[in-house]
Order: sequence, then C-alpha cells, then structure tokens
Amino acid sequence: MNNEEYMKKCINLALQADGDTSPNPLVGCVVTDKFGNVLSIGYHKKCGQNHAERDALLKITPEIAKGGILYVNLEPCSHYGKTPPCADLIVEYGLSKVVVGMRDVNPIVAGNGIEKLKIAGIDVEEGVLEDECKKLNEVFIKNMTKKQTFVAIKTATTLDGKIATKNGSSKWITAEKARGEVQKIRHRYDALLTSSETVLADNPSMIHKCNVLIDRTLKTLEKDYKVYKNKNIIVFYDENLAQPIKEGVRFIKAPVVGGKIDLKFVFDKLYELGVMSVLIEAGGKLNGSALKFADKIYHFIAPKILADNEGRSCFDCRHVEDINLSDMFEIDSVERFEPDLMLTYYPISQ
Ligand code: AOF
Ligand code: ZN
Repeated sequence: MNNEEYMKKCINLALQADGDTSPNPLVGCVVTDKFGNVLSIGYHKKCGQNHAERDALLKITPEIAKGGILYVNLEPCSHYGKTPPCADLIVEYGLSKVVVGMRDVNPIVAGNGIEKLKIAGIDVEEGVLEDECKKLNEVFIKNMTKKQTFVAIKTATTLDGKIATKNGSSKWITAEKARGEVQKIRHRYDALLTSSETVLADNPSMIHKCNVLIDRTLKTLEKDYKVYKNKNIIVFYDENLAQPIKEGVRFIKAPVVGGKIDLKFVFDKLYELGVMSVLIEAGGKLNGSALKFADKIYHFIAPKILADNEGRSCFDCRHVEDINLSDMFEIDSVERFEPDLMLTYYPISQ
C-alpha cells in the first residue's frame, strides 16, 4: 500500500463517526511498522473522547510502535484540550515518520503539532490526499476559519426542477433509495431547518438532534403539528410579536427584513448556540433566500417531468432578466440512487 491508500483508510475510519463528533473534526489514524504492516488503527468517536492518534496508539505499546509510521488525515494536536497533546504521545511512542493529510485549521494547533514532531526528529510528510481530507472536514474548516455554521440545502425535484404541483402535491418525487440516502445525510448535520410553509403543507416529523423552524407569524402554533413532538426545537419568529410559551420549545426573536426573517441573524444565532451545521429542507422560497448562505447543495433528481409552469420550483426568490445573472456552482459529484440521481454542488465564490 502507498501513502494515498493508507490516507484513504484514515478517511474511511474517520467516516465511521460521521455525524457524531461535532464540534470536533472527523479523524482516522493508521499505524504501520517500517515495512507497511498495519499495527493498529483508530478514529475519533465523539467530542471529549480520545483523538484518533491516541485511540490507535493506546491499542499497542511503544515497543511495538517504535520506528513505525503514523498516518492521520488531520495534523496531530499540540494542545492540552479535553485530552493531552497527540504530538507528545507520538514522540513517546518513538515513531519515525508521520504522514498528515492536512494542517489543522484550529488556531491553537495550526502547524504547532507538526513543529513539535519535527523538533523531536520525526520525519513529517504533509498534504497526502489533501483535497479529500479538506472535504471530509468541510464543516470543521468553515467553523474554525469563519466562526460560522455550515449551511447545506437538500432538495428533490423532477427533471424540470419542480418540487411540487401548484397545489402542493409532492409525495413522493424520489423513490426509496434516494430517501434512504437522505436519512444518512441528515445524520451528518447538527440541525435540520425548515419553514412554517413546509410544516403547514407536509407536517413533517423532523425527528433529529435539533430542529429549527422559521415561522415569522407563528402560524404553526395554531394546530398540533408533529414537529412539536421533538425534544429539541428552536423557532425563529418576528421580534415584534409577543413571546409565546410552549413547553420544550425555544422561541427566538429575529429581525424581519423585506417581510422575511433575517437568515443571517438565524445562522449567526445557531452558531452561537453551538449548532455547527444545518441542513435546510424546505420549499422554494426559503431555499431561494438561503442560497446565498449555502455552502453545499444536495439535489436529488427524479426521472419525471411535470411540465407545468405553475408547478413549484426548488429555488424561487426573485425575478431575473439576464441568464448571466444566474448564481454559479461547481458540481462535485453525481451519484445514482436508482431510479433517481443525486447531484452534490458547491457555490463558486464570486
Ligand atoms: C478531535 N479528534 O482525532 C483530533 C483532533 O476538544 P479537544 O481537546 O478534543 O480538542 C479538539 C481539537 O483537537 C480539534 O479542534 C482539533 O484542532 C484537534 N484535533 N480533534 O476531536 C481528533 N486529531
Ligand atoms: Zn489530538
């Protein structure tokens, strides 16, 4: 196996905890002897628990590890956090080489871990599968570098970009396999976010770690919608209304701009509350307004055509006269969930 293959193994190990480590990164680690025989593997399972390097090293002794190579997708840490520095443990274990996927963007580490290893005489190779490693930790990178929550949108449309008919008929556009994938995607995000329109139209259960609702006029309080059966629910509403009371629900006053709740305020507030990533599942209006904040879009496409101009579109918030004024994206992947497709795309910063 070569460096890239060991790094791929680290990424796959890290992914075993996908959705469970927030606010921490996804990290996997492989330790080999100098001939490339795997001695131990590990990964970071949950915030507060051992880092990947410690998880792997504590399964073997320094005698076994001595002279070996450690592969890890993120630079080993140099700080005393919830656990002591991994760089120190690597030095103690007498490894001869460390292969790193990407430098840590956490300012308290940022190169210090690599420096510690080099000072101890360990050979460090950086940047192996760096792009994949950065993609793996796109949420962590946004959180650390921008101090903002990572915003993703999931939508499911017909081939002609419709999410429902004019009267709101939308069940179901995609088939079972695509809907199974949606469950997996949801698990990766700290919170799900939707609008009062979607609650009123579809009454989704939204069973998740944290559920966020944008309901400017508090229309969803008029009936017993399923979303309110959840434990952790946050509702953003017009700051000019009186504070409602409903057991187990957190109501947050938000400014209204142009008749809509200010999404910048919502995302900033969510970050403040420790929500590191949010997946928006809503209609065209909220999706459209959220587009300028979106870091990533998951777009399922069913092989169907509605062919009705009045059908509802997946992004719908403005009138544009010139095609050159379209927002631009880069398609990252195309996957099949038969009979449907899933495109994953990222905005191109302009
Ligand atoms: C992880 N897991 O495997 C590695 C991390 O809160 P602490 O003390 O666990 O420290 C978290 C920081 O440690 C994190 O922001 C990142 O900079 C660094 N590396 N973190 O959770 C790991 N290697
Ligand atoms: Zn560490």
